[in-house]
Amino acid sequence: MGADFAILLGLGTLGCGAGMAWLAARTASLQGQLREAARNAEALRQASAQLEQLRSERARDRETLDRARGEERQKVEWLDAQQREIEWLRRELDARPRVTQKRYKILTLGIKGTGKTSLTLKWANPLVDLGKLQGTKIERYERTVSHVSTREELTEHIFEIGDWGGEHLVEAQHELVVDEVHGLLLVVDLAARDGRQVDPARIEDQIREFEPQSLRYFFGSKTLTACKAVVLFINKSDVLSGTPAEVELEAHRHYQPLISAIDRLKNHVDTRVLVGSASYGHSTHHLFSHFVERILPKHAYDGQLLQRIKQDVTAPAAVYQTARLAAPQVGSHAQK
Ligand SMILES: Nc1nc2c(ncn2[C@@H]2O[C@H](COP(=O)(O)OP(=O)(O)O)[C@@H](O)[C@H]2O)c(=O)[nH]1
Ligand SMILES: [Mg+2]
Repeated sequence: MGADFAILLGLGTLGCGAGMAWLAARTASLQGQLREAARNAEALRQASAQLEQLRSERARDRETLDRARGEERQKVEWLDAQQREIEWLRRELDARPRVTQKRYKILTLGIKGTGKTSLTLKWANPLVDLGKLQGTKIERYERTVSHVSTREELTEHIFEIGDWGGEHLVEAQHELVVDEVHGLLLVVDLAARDGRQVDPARIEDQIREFEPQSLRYFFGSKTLTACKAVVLFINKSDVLSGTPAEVELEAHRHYQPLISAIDRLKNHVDTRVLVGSASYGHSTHHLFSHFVERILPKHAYDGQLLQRIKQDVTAPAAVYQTARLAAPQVGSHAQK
């Protein structure tokens, strides 16, 4: 009985030991599985984070792509719009009349210092600053006189003024022979540069310069066919005093021989004598109107020009005495 108990106890102890060993092995195995599961969980977490990053990168890429596509679409639209504009402009240009120019030449002649440049600039560009004039051989100015348009053509009518320096009358003559000249403006004066009173010796010189023999030289047959107007402008009338009629009479008296010589051309060409002052603008507008009237063909008038001429014709006559007192003394600083 004691032996049996001992055996049983032994067996029990043995069984208990085996159970313990199994339990320990099982615990170790479970711990191993747990570590494995933790590693897997970490790997999964990392993979999920990577996936998230990839997703957001992809979303960004898609955004960039969408933006690029939007920009490309816009560029294509701009190009289309530009192409349409080019086509529209081309159609407009095709529909627009051609622009041509018709030029009329006017020559200005006279000895040095008579006021040719001042006078020309007065109507070629009335806003000119007379303080900047300098002695020149020839200066050319132009003034667009009118625009006339038909369906196919826009014609710009231009006066081109060749202003010869006083000592170049021979060259001026040459131009008269070579080119077609539509108008001739002879400028003489009553006083010297900066002169305040009539200078009889200077007047004598100028009468000699344009004596009938040299005038004949100027008006060869070619000149006369093209030339529509000859104007003698007696400048610096501001050195005379009196009513406009008195001033005109006196100026005519000083230049009587030249006026008579010009008068003799009347059968061949339209002539006109004007008395005025480039410095004060006396008769300068009449000069412009006169050239327009004589040179420009009637079909070349436009509304603006008609308006301008109407104003010139109705402009009040100059009152010399008043103007002399009121106007600035431009003559004294003209040759700076
Ligand atoms: N008093 C007066 N002086 C003038 C007049 N016109 C021009 N002058 C002056 O005469 C000088 C010569 O003028 P400019 O136009 O250069 O003469 P050009 O040599 O014939 O071109 C300048 O000092 C002008 O200021 C005028 O109507 N009256
Ligand atoms: Mg000049």
